[in-house]
Amino acid sequence: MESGSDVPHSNGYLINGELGDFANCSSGTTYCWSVEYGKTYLLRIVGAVVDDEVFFAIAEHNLTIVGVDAADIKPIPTSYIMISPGRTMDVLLTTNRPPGRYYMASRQFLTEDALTDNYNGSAIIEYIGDYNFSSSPIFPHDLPQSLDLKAAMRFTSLIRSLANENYPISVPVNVTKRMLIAVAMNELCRNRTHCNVTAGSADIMASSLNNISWANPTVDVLQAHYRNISGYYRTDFPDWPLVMYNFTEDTNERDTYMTDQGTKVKVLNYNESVEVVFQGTGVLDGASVHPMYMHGYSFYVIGMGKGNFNKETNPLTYNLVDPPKVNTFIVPKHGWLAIRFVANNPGVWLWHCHFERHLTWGMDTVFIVKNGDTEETSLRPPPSYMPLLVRATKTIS
Ligand SMILES: [Cu+2]
Repeated sequence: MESGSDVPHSNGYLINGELGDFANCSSGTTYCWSVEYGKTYLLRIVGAVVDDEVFFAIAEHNLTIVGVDAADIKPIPTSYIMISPGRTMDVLLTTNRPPGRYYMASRQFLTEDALTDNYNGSAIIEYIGDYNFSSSPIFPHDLPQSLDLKAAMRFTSLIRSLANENYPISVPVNVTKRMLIAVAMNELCRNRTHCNVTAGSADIMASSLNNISWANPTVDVLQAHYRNISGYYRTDFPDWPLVMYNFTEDTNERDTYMTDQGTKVKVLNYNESVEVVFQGTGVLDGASVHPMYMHGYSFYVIGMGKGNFNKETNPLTYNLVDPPKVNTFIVPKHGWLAIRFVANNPGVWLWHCHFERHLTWGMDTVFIVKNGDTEETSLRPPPSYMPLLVRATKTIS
């Protein structure tokens, strides 16, 4: 992957560590969960698939989503969910169906049909009691197909903060820092002095934020920041795309598909109110959804839509009443996503697309949030015994 190749495709999807009954290499150890009739169970579901989002459903049973990324939401009754890597959901399940055995199943959701792998992960819920289970478990027929973008977006758009008296929200209203981040697939020159490649003759497959493909430094940004060591990162991550273009068009223009590589971070003052609009792109025909994930913060998702973001009209549609508070959210394919947060957690925070292949190819950067005025609002210094770790450099050739 360091040289820009793709990751191996999966041979199956696991539920609690087991492949289930439908994978070729299943060892016949399908996870089975015993339930009592007439109870309501709380399921904590974690999106632990590193390179895909997945749909999930339980046959014949409705699910009620009550929490996302550890924040309460307005309950969502649904027959399926779509969960991104890094996301968590709290889901209520009421066992009120005829006692029997039912499959819970997961299926890859993706927007690039070339990568479809058609494996269903599965586990079984089994009602406790003296029942005669003569037939195979029932499969959840409401589980959407892998390429069902509408089903994914329909579910995603239902997520809203609880936002009531007991669970108020605090979405920033007066924004002090705005950024527009184009999220793109790219090519990167293997040798920076010979960049005369044409589309498709890729030197290295890469991805970027604002045409900067993240390069891991030999000293971590966190350590360099803590110790005030210069030379390992730069602070000029751009607030806007370096090149403006029709983002949502599938394009093979060289200016847009070639990216720079660098360790460029964004520095924020303590307590700044930040709005970031992520703009999906069709560069190199690589349009896809991207689950953007931020470390150190939850953020409010105040808007999303199709097409190129319009800074005059789209903000008029922002939801400042009950926007979901999350740490992961998908940038729609050929669309945009607007988020807000208050930079009140000083430190060095990686944020990135949570698809492993995109992350590794460079779709990430770092926020450094400065200290506040008090000890309570400042980073503690590193312990005196902490060694300086220097990573060996690797040259791609
Ligand atoms: Cu991505």
